[in-house]
Amino acid sequence: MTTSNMSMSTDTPRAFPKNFLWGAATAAYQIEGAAAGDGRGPSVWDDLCKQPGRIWEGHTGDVACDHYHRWREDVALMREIGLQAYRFSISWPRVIPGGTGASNEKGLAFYDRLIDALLAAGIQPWVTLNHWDYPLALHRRGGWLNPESPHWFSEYTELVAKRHGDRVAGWFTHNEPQCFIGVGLQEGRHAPGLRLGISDVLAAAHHTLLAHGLSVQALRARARRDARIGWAPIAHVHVPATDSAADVAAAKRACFTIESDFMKNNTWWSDPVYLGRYPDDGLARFAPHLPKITDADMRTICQPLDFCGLNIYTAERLVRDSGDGGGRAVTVPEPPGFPMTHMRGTVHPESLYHGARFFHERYKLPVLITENGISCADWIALDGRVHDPNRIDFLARYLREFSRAGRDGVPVAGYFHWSLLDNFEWAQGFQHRFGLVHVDMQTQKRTLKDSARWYSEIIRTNGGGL
Ligand code: GCO
Repeated sequence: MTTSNMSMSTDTPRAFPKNFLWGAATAAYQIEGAAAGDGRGPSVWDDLCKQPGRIWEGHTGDVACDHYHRWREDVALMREIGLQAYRFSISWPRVIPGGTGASNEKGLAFYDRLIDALLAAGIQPWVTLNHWDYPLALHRRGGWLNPESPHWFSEYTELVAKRHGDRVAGWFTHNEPQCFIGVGLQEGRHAPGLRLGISDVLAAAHHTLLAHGLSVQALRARARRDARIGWAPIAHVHVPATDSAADVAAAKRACFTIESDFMKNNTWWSDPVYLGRYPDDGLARFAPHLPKITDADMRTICQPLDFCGLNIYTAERLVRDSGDGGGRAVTVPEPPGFPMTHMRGTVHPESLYHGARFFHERYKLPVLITENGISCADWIALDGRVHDPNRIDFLARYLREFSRAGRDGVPVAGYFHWSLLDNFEWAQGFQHRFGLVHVDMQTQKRTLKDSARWYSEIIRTNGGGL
């Protein structure tokens, strides 16, 4: 790499704290398949996949990686890699087909078996409750627009916390609310595919945050006392074009300033959760469209959490200080030919450094990278192996930056690689491969990629090999 932003500190060991947690992540709809199997109810993604033109090449999650039937083999692969933790999501409509009311014993039993197998393999189970496969039956009752929706989510949380809470080591309430609300209800590209006005979007967002708060309360009441609880939002990290104090300050300010693109906001989501209040600039900007917000709501939303979860893949913008004393962030265009992934994301390892620092300085919690990874054009080579040097180089650079944040005083708690398996990439179908493990979508054959063997050594040496 020749670009300045890809230069790395090469002077000090890059180990992580001794209790640092190494994992990998997946999501139910992206890997399980068995979409109608054993009593599972339909989700909004099952419904969207049936709508012509919505998903690339008409792909669906009907079979995906068939993890619902191959989970033993997949746990064995996790053990071979040496994962210490596995972040997976529970499919809400698999355990409560109608979203509320009667539960599905076969669905609950599946997750029991998976959790027990993980524990037997010495792998901590970490559960995401909402990774977008929202019950279609509840969507048809208004979904997140319905003022009852926080209570539906709390009921679901109660059920799984009672059933699995004695063994689950960590919980994430929502994955990326900016996506399932912003892209699903405002832009319409993701399920349920609506294009609502800002007033409805803000009301749905408020209910989502209330649902988070009620869910945390239910987890605190039912889960293991030592379970760690949080959530996994996107972190839209603006990174400084130079390490000058002015540019860094401008980038940090941009991270926590309400953007015109609702989906790209950090503070509208995380300030209520961690600080118990919506950001003033957002309240001013959205004033004409706000739902009713009470002090009691904000107390419910703001529950004590154990970590600041961050999904980070790239930088939102490369910025410099405006230089006029106003401290504004001015976008610095990336030069032609700047490194990009197969998914056309720019490669900005420093986003893990600045993201970890900026979010820790604002929310004062240990930082857990809940997703980071890269889509590569992987295939089985003539020698029968999957060579993915770009993924190895990408991970080495990003992990070095996260380690640097730790050395600069940020309590770095762990890292979940996205993803364990190549899987269904939402509206982009199966055109992207994010896995440490290659999956042949026709034969379901799993093949450890070179990056899996590399990651295994990184885990064994706790980052010493970086
Ligand atoms: C997301 C989701 C994942 C994606 C991954 C790659 O962040 O969009 O959590 O389900 O598959 O990030 O885009």
